[in-house]
Amino acid sequence: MALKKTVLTLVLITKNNKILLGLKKRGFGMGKFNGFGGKLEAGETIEEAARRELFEESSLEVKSLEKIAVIDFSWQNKEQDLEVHVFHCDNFVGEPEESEEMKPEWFDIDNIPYKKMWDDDQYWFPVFLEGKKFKADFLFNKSDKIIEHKINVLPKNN
Ligand code: 95L
Repeated sequence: MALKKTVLTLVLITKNNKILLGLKKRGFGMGKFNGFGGKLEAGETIEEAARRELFEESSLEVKSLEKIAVIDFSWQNKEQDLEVHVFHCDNFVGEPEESEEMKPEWFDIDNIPYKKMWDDDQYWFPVFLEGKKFKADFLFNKSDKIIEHKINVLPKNN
């Protein structure tokens, strides 16, 4: 049987050398600091879903989102495959507020809490923080540890 592919959004908010992450309070990835995002609803574009999920989880509204990456995640033991569309934003409006899903917290760019984040973040956050765009793939085992990964940085004029 073919893999089931789920499209997800992920928004990374930065301001003044800080990055906003949310402590996930329930569901998949509970206890980890994540970006803001989730699944698409019927009729939504990927960018519309990214804005909606960001607002629902943090109360922030954005002027514009910059596409920075598409990351495919798969698991050795699962029929599940995630295609995560990652956006960056540094032009938001409002103050982050805690939601039922997320407790937002600012971190210094040079003090990112990788030990409390998904394992893949330590590989691709540095690429993102250098301002590069990329396409990446990660394969996890059933304990969510990385078995294989590749990151392809895209040419600048893309
Ligand atoms: N900031 N990074 C995330 O929010 C993140 C990173 N990696 C993931 C890998 C699998 C997954 F299902 C979710 C994430 C994720 N939210």
